[in-house]
Amino acid sequence: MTTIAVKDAWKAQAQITEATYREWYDRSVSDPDGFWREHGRRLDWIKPYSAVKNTSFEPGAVSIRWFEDGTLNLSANCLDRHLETRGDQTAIVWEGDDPSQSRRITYRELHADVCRMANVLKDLGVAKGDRVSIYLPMIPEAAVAMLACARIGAVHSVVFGGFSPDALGGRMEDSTSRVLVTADEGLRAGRRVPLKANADKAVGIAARAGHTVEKVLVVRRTGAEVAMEPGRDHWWHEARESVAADCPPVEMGAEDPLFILYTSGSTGKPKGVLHTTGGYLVWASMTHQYVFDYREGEVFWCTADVGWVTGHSYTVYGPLANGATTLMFEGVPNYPDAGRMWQVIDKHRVNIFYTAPTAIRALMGAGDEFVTRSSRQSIRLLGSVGEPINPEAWNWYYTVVGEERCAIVDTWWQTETGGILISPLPGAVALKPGSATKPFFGVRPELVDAEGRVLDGAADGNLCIADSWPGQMRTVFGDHERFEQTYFSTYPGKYFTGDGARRDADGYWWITGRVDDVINVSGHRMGTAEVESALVSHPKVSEAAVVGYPHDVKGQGIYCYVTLMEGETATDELRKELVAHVRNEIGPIASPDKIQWAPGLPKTRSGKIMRRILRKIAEDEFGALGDTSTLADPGVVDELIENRQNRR
Ligand code: 6R9
Repeated sequence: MTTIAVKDAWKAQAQITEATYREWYDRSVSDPDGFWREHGRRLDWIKPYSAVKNTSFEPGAVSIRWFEDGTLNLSANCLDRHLETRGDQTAIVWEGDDPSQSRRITYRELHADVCRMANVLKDLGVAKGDRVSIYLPMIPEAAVAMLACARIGAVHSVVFGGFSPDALGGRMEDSTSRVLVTADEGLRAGRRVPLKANADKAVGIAARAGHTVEKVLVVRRTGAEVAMEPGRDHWWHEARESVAADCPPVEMGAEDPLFILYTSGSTGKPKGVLHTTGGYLVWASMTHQYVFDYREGEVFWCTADVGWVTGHSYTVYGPLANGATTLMFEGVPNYPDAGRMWQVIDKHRVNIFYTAPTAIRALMGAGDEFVTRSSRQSIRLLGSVGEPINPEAWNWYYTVVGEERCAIVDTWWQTETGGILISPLPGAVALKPGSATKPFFGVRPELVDAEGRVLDGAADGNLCIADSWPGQMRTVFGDHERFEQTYFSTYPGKYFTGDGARRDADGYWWITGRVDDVINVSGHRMGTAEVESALVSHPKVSEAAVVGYPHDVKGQGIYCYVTLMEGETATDELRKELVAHVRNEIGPIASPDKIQWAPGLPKTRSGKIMRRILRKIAEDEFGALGDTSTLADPGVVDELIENRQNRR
């Protein structure tokens, strides 16, 4: 495997050199209290903390607190503290779906807008601790709404604009959000997304489940005519006219909740991952500064939607806390054509570009000319996140996009971790294509085998983290037991990530993918159980089993085995109907790629579906089916192998 040594140019101005990395890392794990006492000061605290780390991974007593007696306001850290030094610097560059539309918003303007929205939310009855759901496209108002919540101590729950009314309704109910911020419509690749109409349905769905959403604040994006319910619905562009452009930031405890973000696990409905204020912002800002080696005045572009954690930490909070110019892109990588990303980079002189392997693979497939007709000279650093990046895509990104000038930081992390945990620091760590390389300061990755034994040296195993870091999630909203059960019960005393990994002889980390029933489709996490429950909610389906299979562009595709109700006939029409049904229940990102009709599913005698076997059949690896002796009816497997031609 090739290793790319740290180039002189990457080292030249780097904030962290190889020696600093070693020194800081050693100190961060041998004296976490001292290390974080020092680095927590990167934020502006209202009341400085005296306590630093107070955490326990002990079974039955998992508790995570950082800087707990300090107070601060997150929006003040992202806005107010920059006003004097860089009030007129661009905070957000917004690039619209339509290449002729863009906007620049200074820190001063952003501050005023956030204050206005904070005042409007207060007028709508939102108080400290209340949850507010946000269902918006990639427009500056999404960042404004998040920061406005943080300003008044409300807890935001951003729901990706591509999710269905059902998904939004369920999340509003679970988080008991009484206020929702949405838009008339979204715009993606020239197509309109009916956000307000979806929101109306979602409010109805929540109501039928017994939860009332009292107020809906609507941002005008496309100007489409939408239904407005008097008393409940309010236009943002009208409401903002009658409030002050100033709103004092509320003093928050470091451990006061900042946001909830729903994410998929291997079982049950999506979990509300809860992050708090102080530790999260220390982590988001510090990783943004050092992983990307961010330098004053640079333009940073993270392509993630704010509906995902990457958008929270690296489109909004990390960059703004560091006073950067962050680019927010409303559109998609291949509209109007596959050269869009590179065109935007040239247009806005982007210095750091951070995207997902699925986008890289798709653009690689479109041909090099789309890239080479752009200049890209402003680009200094490239990043990757969301799924393992295959060496072929890595090499293309490195040679064609970056012309071998730019380091690539392959950053491994999760919604739960708040920010990057394993990644190269560009001036300090030599690169190996496909490896996330080394842990960030304070992160103690460990490999354990199925029995929970810690593995030393070069090894393959399950990836755990041995001790807490400031950006770690604190609980599952409303269900601390589920938090302990999900992350701390498999290997007691350790945080279990759900990922498999390998550590090579040089101590480099290679993430091999999920070892649980979570699949990663285009960098989006999905529980197979969620897709299964959507399928079986269709009246003609009796049973369904869903697995991931290798997909050239998406990384993993969604493969569904479907058993129909007695008397129903498998037709192509029904196949289409089921695909549409799943899209409707969850959203387009959950569209099944393949459906195979399955007269029966392989089950153990206790009735558990043996997904291991279904995965092998989906991958066409019949030779390696493994032990099938515990199956209740081994004949089912032969039947599925024979019938695999009917997958589509
Ligand atoms: C940030 C984010 C988390 C899961 C994670 C892992 C996969 C993310 C990766 C990666 C290999 C990387 N993942 N980054 N796998 N290399 N650089 O994506 O959060 O949506 O919660 O997904 O994504 O499997 O467990 P989230």
